Amino acid sequence: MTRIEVGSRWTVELEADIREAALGAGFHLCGVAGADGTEIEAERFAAWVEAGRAGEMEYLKRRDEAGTLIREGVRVAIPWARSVVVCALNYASEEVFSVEDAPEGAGWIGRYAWSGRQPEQGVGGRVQGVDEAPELTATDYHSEMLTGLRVVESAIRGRIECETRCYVDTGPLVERGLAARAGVGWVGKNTCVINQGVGSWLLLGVVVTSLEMPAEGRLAVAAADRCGSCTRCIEACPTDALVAPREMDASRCIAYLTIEKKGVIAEELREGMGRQVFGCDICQDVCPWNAKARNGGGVVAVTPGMEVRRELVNPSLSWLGGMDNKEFKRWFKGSPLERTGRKRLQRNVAIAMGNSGLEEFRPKLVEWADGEDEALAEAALWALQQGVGGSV
Ligand code: B12
Ligand code: SF4
Ligand code: SF4
Repeated sequence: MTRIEVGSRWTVELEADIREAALGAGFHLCGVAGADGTEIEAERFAAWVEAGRAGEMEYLKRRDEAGTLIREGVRVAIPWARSVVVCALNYASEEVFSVEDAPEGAGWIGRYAWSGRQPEQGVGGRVQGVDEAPELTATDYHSEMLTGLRVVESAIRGRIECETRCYVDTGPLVERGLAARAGVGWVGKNTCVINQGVGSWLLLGVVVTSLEMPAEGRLAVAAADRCGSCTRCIEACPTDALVAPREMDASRCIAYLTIEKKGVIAEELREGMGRQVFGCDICQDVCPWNAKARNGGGVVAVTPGMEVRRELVNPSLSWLGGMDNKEFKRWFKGSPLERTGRKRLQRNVAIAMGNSGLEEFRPKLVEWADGEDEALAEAALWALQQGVGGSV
């Protein structure tokens, strides 16, 4: 491909080249949008933070010296930003949904955290004769996607002089609003970005650039909203976290409670957590667009590094509950679960055990209830009070 000298502006040809580079780097969707004109999202974001919807996620509440929320617009934290390239990775698989029948005593780990890759020769992997060793090495989409974004970034810089910066999740951006503008999908009533062909099993990454969008003829066309009159996600949410269409009270969301929330989880929300021990997929599992994508076939795209670690699909609560530090590291080093850590995972497991009502969990819960970790002990005591193996 030839280097395009057009000053610092996007052109239709450049966009086509970059889209091709993104697909070549393993992404399934890619679009470009301007960094300006996001006042409506800015208002929504500020109102959301001010209503206390962000819970204890302090990083979402950060403000600059002028008191503006860092995430109110791309240019608040990155003044030179003029446009964004949004790349999406499809992590759909043929595996079951969390709302389908599951084996007795099984927990649920969010689909995005099942990812792994074939181990390199001699590193990790299944040791002959040790059946319980992980088959695939754990991966984390953050680093998997960053590698792809660097390819896209190099493709841009190889063609035109500009500033760029790559982000997956952790940057000062509200990625879903940008993805909607870039035409990747629409923001569904469950607040997730949904693509008509792929569904919502999409992870997002952004390359921020200093390239101006052309004054006329926008490159990206925002996707039409196809939720219609459906409200399945809102009705299915067990903790009533979807307080209105496209508005979540994150402090009630099971994904927040199980992944982000430190310490004790509010008692009123524990029953609703059901068997989810890390993340929650319920409002996506009931979405007709995901059923359509799965039944339609052809959307399951297994990217190297995002293969399914089958042991994490419907994992048994006793297996997760019985892990010591060494075992936890063996299974979750390099996975999104590593940051949450064993203690918090087991606090969630204790709540899931309580919700199961199964007698077999009683000895473990009694052991935890007597232990030194306050949040775990408290969760275990609550679980015992739910009638696991009779009253305490
Ligand atoms: C904080 C956070 C969470 C919080 C809060 C979630 C939330 N709904 O806000 C918690 C911990 C609960 C969470 C959960 C999950 N998360 Co999360 N999370 C984030 C993070 C870091 C910030 C999100 C944020 O700023 N929220 C604030 C609210 C106000 O933003 P919002 O709801 O998106 O609304 C904005 C826009 O959507 C826009 N908007 C709304 N309507 C419309 C309409 C139009 C037309 C337009 C243009 C814009 C627009 O305006 C709003 C204000 O800007 C992003 C990564 C990032 N940096 O953006 C990942 C991210 C949103 N999470 C992601 C994922 C995968 C998940 C989980 C599926 C993980 C799991 N299995 O448990 C769940 C999904 C739960 C759910 N239903 O959303 C993906 C979403 C991919 C997708 N397809 O949408 C992201 C983008 C991470 C990534 N890099 O891929 N997450
Ligand atoms: S992820 Fe779970 S708890 Fe959060 S809004 Fe969706 S269904 Fe509700
Ligand atoms: S379940 Fe229905 S309302 Fe919710 S995101 Fe999917 S299509 Fe939209």
